[in-house]
Amino acid sequence: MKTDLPRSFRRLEYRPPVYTVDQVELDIALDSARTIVKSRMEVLPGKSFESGAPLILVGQELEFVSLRINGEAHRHFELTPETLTIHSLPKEGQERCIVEIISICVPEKNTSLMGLYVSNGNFFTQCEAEGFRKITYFLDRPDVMARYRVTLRAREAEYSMLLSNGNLIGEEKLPNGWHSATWEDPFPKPSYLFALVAGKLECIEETITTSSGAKKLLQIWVEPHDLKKTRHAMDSLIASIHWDEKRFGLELDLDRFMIVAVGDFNMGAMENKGLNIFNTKFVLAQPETATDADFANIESVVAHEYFHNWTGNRVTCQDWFQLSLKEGLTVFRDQEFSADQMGSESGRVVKRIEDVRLLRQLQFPEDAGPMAHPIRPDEYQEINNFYTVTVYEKGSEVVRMYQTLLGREGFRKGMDLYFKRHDGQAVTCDDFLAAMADANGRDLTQFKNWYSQAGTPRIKVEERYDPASQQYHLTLTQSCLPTPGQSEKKPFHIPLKMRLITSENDQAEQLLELTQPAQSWTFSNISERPVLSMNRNFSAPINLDFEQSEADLLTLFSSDDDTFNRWEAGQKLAMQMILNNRLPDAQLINAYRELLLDSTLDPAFKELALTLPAESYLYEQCTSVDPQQIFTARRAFRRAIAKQLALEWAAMYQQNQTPGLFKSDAKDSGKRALKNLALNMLLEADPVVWTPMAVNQYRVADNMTDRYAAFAALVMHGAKGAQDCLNDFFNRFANDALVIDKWFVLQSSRPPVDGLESTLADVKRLREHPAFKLNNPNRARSVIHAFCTNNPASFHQADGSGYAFWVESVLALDPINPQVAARLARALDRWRLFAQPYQSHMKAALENVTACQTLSPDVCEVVSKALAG
Ligand code: B3K
Ligand code: ZN
Repeated sequence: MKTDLPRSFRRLEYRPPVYTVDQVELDIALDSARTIVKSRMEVLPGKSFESGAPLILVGQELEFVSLRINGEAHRHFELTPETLTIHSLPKEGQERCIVEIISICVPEKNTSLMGLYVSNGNFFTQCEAEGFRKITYFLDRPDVMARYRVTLRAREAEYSMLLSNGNLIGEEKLPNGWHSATWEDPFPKPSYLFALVAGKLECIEETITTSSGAKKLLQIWVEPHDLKKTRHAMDSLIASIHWDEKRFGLELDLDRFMIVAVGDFNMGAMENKGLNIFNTKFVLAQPETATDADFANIESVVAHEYFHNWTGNRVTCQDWFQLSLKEGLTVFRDQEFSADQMGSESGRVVKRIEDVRLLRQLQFPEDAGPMAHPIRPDEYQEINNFYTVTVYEKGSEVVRMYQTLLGREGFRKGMDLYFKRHDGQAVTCDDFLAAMADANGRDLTQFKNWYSQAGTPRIKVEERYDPASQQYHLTLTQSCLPTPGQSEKKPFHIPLKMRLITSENDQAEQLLELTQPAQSWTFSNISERPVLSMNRNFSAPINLDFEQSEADLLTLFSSDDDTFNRWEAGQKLAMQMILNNRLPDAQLINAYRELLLDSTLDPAFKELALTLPAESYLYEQCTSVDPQQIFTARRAFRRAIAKQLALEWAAMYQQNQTPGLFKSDAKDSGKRALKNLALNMLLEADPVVWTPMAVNQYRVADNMTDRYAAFAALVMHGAKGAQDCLNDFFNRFANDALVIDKWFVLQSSRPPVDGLESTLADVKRLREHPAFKLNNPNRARSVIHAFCTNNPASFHQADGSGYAFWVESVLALDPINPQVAARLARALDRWRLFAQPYQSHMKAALENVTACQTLSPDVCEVVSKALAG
């Protein structure tokens, strides 16, 4: 690592801009080797203006050509690799002036995929958080909101479509086979929402009428051969538009809304105003190539980006510390949308379980590790490292808690006031909280601790039933472990839904508000010892420290009326037994059996209830993790469920077939989920007997969910026929990059199988495969991240070989794409939690990465915090 101290940015050092920009005109002549960008900005004093202050613009990897002010060449400036400082503005900068800059960038050399880059011969941009500075010199910060008019020029034969934000206001044929298009976005926006796309693309389009009667044009742009895979994304977009009108009264504000798919993209998608750019993975789907999970992900990402149009774009962030203002809120909105799309109350619970499972598997470890940060961080070195599960998923849980505390109507009032006050502004998380508080006449001062403190609160539950007085006493004590930079924690304001379960069924659900370090409640007229159902529907993102007996957990698992807590009780029972190296006892097996055979329950719920807690979640319950031991105990537990319920699994397999036309809806995908879990369990119980059925399912499947599930079951169990399927699958889908990604993921995620070579050996071969491309993020993640983050038992080898592979991979990726490398670098965050020899090997691996002299700030921040924290 470079020895000079990494620069860091602090939330409390925020200053409003000295200058701001009102109107921007960009003229961009696109050429992959040399793109010429002419920018004309109207610059005026900002909120921190001081007379005579220089105008400091940022720019990266740009070749500066010229500067003019008010039409005259201007010589008073200084250039550094990251800034253009302009001195001696006319009238000391007090009056509006026109700043014109010409600069050049090189899209074909841009492998970071930030700024302007080339993917499969077409041009795309990604500007959030700080990519606009790689296109032109600018005040590239979210609190500078300007109106944009953009003219794109390019050779027509190669780049027939020229797209940017807003409305198309002109097109022209130019000499030498060039053409141009001019776009105007009527809404002021921060530079991170700027976008352009140019290339040979085609679209499907629809015209819809919004609630006010306005007509809107919707388009989805893809490479021509992918047009047939765009219907689901379009349906998801239309559903999102209607949902936002109905649930929040928010209408689409532009005449035209476009989504464009690109194969090289660092994350899921980007909410650029009127021109969302998406990873192909979150647009393209048809039953033969996309799984039910893909369909559901597309629906939720399309919705998420669309919802940003209000929560993010119309009201944006003052600075990047406020990221959760838009991300937490928008994740909450997309989660609610997807829950409503499930079409039933039980479907909503399925969605809630999936969301909570993700939070626990990914965010809880983050909150307990060296990168722990509040949903509104106070310090960062590289903002790209803070697009985290904490900012997004925990941020969403915090927004959900407002709704739990204020009720749906109260929450809606808060949202209405938020837009009334802040439409067109760049604001803070405090402004959001104030709108919620003021609209409801509530004091939410203590709730602010959720924004300022990292760590998952732990709530100790103590209960006592007194049969003589028929009273039930409950004491809750909250605590939160120290996190980096925060040794002391103040108490949180925690909404806890609970219910006392009695045989008379006479106690209603209640909302307890825990605000003190410890608080007690007494419940009267309780005629028998109740079973406590706590934190129902996961009303707060906390850990419960509650020694509930196995008998009580079994009661909840079989009959809690809060379906989420049924799942929760089952998870806790399984978790305790696995961690104690036990196998499921007869009672638990019976409870599983009854649940599987209960015809009133959704198949999707059954699948979740019979899926064991992930290894990463089990790790968090230990003080010294032996990954091989946990893997072995979990597999033995799973095998016992597979064998003892073999008849039921066979029945589930038969009963949950989905003949007829393929539908990706909640009902059919729930059936497929349970059927395919059953298939997997049958192979777990007896691979010899059930392999032919899996091979047959692979062959006859008319959809990717079933084909992939059979394929995965064969590969994961090292079954006979797995290699044939691998070959067949590759040949069948050789031209479909997203499906080939699945082929790679599956092989990299295979846990150790007796008698087979290690997965690491396979992964090293896959890295040499002709179809492997390190500079395509989806492909790199399919092999490398899948192995290092989704395959713990293969990754955590006692000889440290998995970690050595991680070092090589981080160092190979970093010069190409620091963001993708930094994600991978997070794989060793929890090294201190591991037993020896794993811990020492992980530490050495981290040190090997830090020894590199040319690390990006992205990777440098992650590994140095891991070693320090
Ligand atoms: N706002 C973008 C994320 C940008 C990430 C930049 N490193 C996608 C989203 O959250 O909707
Ligand atoms: Zn987002």
